[in-house]
Amino acid sequence: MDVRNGMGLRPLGTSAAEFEQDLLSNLYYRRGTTVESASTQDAYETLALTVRDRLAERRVRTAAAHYAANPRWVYYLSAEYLLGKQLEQNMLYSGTDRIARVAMKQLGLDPDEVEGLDIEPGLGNGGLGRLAACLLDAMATLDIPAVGYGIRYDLGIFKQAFKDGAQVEKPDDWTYQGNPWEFPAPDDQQTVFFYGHTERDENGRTQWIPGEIVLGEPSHMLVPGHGTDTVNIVRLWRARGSESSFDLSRFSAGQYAEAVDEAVHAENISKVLYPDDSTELGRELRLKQQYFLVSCSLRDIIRRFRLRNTDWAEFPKKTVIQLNDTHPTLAIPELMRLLVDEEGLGWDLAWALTKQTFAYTCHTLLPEALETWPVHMFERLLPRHLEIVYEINERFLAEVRDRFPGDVDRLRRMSIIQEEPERRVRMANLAVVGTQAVNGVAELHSQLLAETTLRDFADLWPTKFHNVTNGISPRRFIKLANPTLSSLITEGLGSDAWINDLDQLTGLERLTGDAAFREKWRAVKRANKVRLGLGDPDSLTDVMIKRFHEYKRQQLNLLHIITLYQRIKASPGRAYAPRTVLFAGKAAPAYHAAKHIIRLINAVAAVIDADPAVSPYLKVVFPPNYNVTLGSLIIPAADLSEQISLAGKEASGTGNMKLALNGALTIGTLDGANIEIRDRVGADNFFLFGLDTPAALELRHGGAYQPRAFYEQDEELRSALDAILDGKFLGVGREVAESLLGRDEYLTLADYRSYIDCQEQVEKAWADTEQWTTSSILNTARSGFFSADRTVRDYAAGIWHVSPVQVTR
Ligand code: H53
Repeated sequence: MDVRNGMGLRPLGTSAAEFEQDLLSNLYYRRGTTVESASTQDAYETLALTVRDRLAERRVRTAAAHYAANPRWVYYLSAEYLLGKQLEQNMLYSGTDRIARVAMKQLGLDPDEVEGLDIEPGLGNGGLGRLAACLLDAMATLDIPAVGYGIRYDLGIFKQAFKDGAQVEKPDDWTYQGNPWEFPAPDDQQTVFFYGHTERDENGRTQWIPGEIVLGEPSHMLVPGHGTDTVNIVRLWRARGSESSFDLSRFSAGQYAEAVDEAVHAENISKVLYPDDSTELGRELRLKQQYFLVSCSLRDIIRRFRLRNTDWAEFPKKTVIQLNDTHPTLAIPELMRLLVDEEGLGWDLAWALTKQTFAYTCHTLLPEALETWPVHMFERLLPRHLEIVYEINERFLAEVRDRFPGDVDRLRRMSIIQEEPERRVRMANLAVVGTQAVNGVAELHSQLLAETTLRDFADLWPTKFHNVTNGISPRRFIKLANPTLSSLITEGLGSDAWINDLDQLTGLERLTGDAAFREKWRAVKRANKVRLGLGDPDSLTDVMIKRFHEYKRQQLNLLHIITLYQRIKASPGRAYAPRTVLFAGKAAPAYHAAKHIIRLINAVAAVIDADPAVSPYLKVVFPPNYNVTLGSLIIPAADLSEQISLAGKEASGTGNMKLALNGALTIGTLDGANIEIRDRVGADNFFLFGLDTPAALELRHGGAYQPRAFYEQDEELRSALDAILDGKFLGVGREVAESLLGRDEYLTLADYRSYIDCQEQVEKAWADTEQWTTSSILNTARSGFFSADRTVRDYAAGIWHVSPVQVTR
C-alpha cells in the first residue's frame, strides 16, 4: 500500500474566496448543478463536502503518520454512538466556520437555512452512546490512534412525538437524503457466519460450517481532533445479503418476494437500533447484531494489524479493544475462535493474547441491565462460540476451585453459565473473565461494582478493577452548544486555551468578584433562555433531561410540581418566584410505566397552563424528541439541574456534568458522578437531598419499606397523590400513583419530604441573585475535571497504556 498516495495534492485554501471556489466546484462536479439552480439540499451537501474535504486531507496525513508509527491502537467497540450533528462540529474543527459563512453569503445562500439541513445520526439511546462519542472526540484531540466500531443502523433511535400527551414513536430514517459525512469502504467488506454446526477435521481442528452467511459492508465517518491535525474514524457496519442469498431461479419464476427473502432477512441485522436503555432485551436479532458488530470489527482489526505486523505475540502490544458495556463481549470468544480455529494457535497462547487485548467498561448496577442469553439460543446462532465459552468457563472455574476449595456457592455465582431457573450465558461474567481490566464509570459506581455486583471477581482479581469517571466533550457541550458563554469565558481568561485544557476554568474563580463580569454572566444565561424559547427567561429554569426510567425518578420531580401547584392554589395571594420546569427525554416503547409518567407530566402541564391562578408562577414544558441537538439548546439555558435518581442506581450520569459546566446548580442525590460534582463545586453550590446508598439499601432490602406510611404521614404528599388518583389531571396517571403506593421500587415517597425541603432551599437561594450568580460561575469554574480529555487520559494511563502519535505536515 502506498500511504503517500494523494499527499502531493494542492493544499485546500483557507480564505473565504478559496472556500467559495471549492463550493462552486463541488456544486458543479459532485452535485451536477450550479448556484442558480441549486436546491437547499444541493447547497447543504456541497457545503458538507467542502468542509469534509478539508478534514479528508488531515485524515490522509493521520493515516500515514499512524502507519509509520505502527503504534498501539485503541479500538472502541460500541453498539451505540450518539455523534450529534456533524456540520457545525466539522466546521469548527477544520477552522472553516467563518469562511464558510462568508462564502455562502457571497453566493447568495442563507447559511442558517443551509446548515439547518444537517441531521443528527441517532445511533444510540442515551448516556452510553453519547459517552462513546465524547471519548472518540477526546481521543482524536489527544492524538491517540483509535478507531470506533459500531453498527450503521438504517433506522436510528425513534423520533418521539406526543399525541394527547402520550408518547408515540416514529421511525428515524436518518439517511433518507443521503449522508455526506460517510465514506464507503467496500474493499474492506467482511463475511459473517451464523447458525450451522461444528466439525473436527483430521488434525483435530474445529471448523464451523455456517447455516447463514451475511456480508458486513463498512463505511466510516471522520472523527477530527480539536486543535490538532489528527483525524480518526468511526467505522460502521451495515449488513447485506451475500450473493447466494438472492434466489435467481425464484425470481425467474416470478416469485419476486421470495427471491429476496433471504437477503432481506440478512439486511434486517442492521435495520434498527434497539430502543431500550438500561434493560436487558432477550431477542435473537439483538444477539445477531452483537455478533455481527464483533465479527466484522475483529476481522478488520486483524487486517489492520497485519499491515505492519506478522507475529501474533505482538497482537496485544499493538491492540487494545475496549468493550463498551457487555454488548460487544462476544469479541472474546470470537478472537479465541479466530486464533485457535483459523490461525492454529494453541489454547493457552490464544487465551493469554485474548485476555491481554481486551478491557471492559461496565455502565450499570441494575441487575436487569446485565445481559444474559438463553443457552439454547446462543447455541443455535453461534454453535462454535458456545463450545469456546464452555471451555473458557471450565478452565476459569478450575481456577476458582483452586483458590476457594469447597466453595460451591461461589462457583455457582461466578460461573459464566447460569443454571437456574434457565440455562443462560452471563455476558458480564464472560467480560470480566476475558479481559485485563474492568472499570466502572464513577467513583461510587466502581466501588459498588467491586463490593456488590462483581464482588466475587474483585475478591479473585482485586487489581483488575479500576475506576474511570466519565467525562464530556468541552467542544460539543460548551464551545459549540454555548457560544456566548464560551466567548465570555475566553474574554475573562484572556485566551481560549481552556477548550482543550478545561482545568483552566478555575481561572474564573477570581472573576466572581468582578461586577461587570457577573452582569455579563447573567446576561448570557438569559439570552440562552431566550434562544431556547420556552418559558419566561426571567423564571428559574429547572431542567430534567434524560431517558425516562423509574430509577431516575422523573415522578419525584412531578410530585414536587404538583405540590407547588397545590400550594399556589391554596394561597393565591403570595409572591411566588416564577419557575419553568422543563422535561425532555424518551421512554423505551415497551416500557409502559415510563410512558405513563410522560403522559402524566403532559397532563399536569396542560392543567397548570389552563389555570390563570397558577400559570404566572409555574410552567411545565416538555419539548418532544430529546437528542444531542435539543440538549445543546437546553443545557446552556438551565439554572437548575435535576439529578434525582435513587442513590446507588445511576452509574454515573453525564448530563449532570454538562449542566454544571454550563453554570447550572444541581439538585441531586449522592448518586453516580453527582458525588464528584459536589466534591468539586463545593457543598455550598449544590443542593443535596435524599437517602444515601447504604440507607436506601437498608430500607429496600430490610423488607420493612412501606410507601403507604409516608403517604399517610405527609399531608402534602397525600394530597399530591390523591389529586392524581382523583383524576384531577385529565384523569391521567393513576398507574403512576398506584405504583408509588404499591411497591415504590425506587423509594420515591421515602425521599419526597427531603426533596421538597431542598427545593425550598433552591427557592431561597434563587431569590438571592448575587449569591446564585457566584454559585453558577463556581459550578463552571470547577467542572474542568469532567472533561472527556481527562477521562481519556485516565484510560490511556491506567488501562490502555498507549501514547499519542503526532500528525505533522
Ligand atoms: O451509561 C452512561 C452513564 C449512565 C448509565 C448509561 C447506560 C446506558 O445509557 C445504557 C446502558 C447502561 O447499562 C448504562 O445509565 O449512568 O452515565 C455512560 O456511562
